[in-house]
Amino acid sequence: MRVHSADIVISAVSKKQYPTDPIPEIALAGRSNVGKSSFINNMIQRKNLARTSQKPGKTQTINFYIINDAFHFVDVPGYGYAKVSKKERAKWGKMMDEYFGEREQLVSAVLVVDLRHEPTDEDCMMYDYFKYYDLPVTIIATKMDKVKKGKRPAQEKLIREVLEVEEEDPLILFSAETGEGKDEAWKSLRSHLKM
Ligand SMILES: Nc1nc2c(ncn2[C@@H]2O[C@H](COP(=O)(O)OP(=O)(O)OP(=O)(O)O)[C@@H](O)[C@H]2O)c(=O)[nH]1
Ligand SMILES: [Mg+2]
Repeated sequence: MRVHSADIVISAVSKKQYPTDPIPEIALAGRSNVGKSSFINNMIQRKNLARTSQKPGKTQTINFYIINDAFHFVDVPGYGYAKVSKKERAKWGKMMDEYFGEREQLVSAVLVVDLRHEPTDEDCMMYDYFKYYDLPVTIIATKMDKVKKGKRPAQEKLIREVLEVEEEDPLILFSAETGEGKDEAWKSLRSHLKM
């Protein structure tokens, strides 16, 4: 996929701010600090368009990026960050429902997990939530550069089993450091974007 243009459209805090263009959208979800923003940056070959950080909980808004004037990547706030109050958690839930429950342009989701770790209960809930909305999901097991080659198949199997990944949903090993998995990821996303 040749990306010739990529820009932030808006960091939205409420649905009134969502872009109204009738173009397809792919949303990224995953644990806080797992590498969602890094995934976007690597896919579109921009160093820091989607802001990344060592500190978890950086992305607190729903960020819409327009790619090639053709589709949106939507970076949603991560979950599972321990230092979050009940009130903030409730706010997060409301934001998710407003977006995933009602967004007509949404064609597919990307669930980003860490290849090094067993998926958490929240990862499983997120996957089930997408399936409840009948969304095709591409699972990205990122940070593969941190897992030795010989250990990757077992980790991949573990993730598949714990999430109970459905047959039609691909699980792709990925690294934002090396770019491995990028072509495969684009192939999956393009099939949903019908591009
Ligand atoms: N080694 C390695 N580090 C990565 C990879 N992807 C992300 N990271 C690092 O992980 C940290 C978090 O990455 P982000 O992309 O900001 O994570 P995020 O999921 O967007 O985090 P929030 O916005 O806080 O939810 C950063 O220090 C990244 O450099 C990867 O594939 N390999
Ligand atoms: Mg982020």
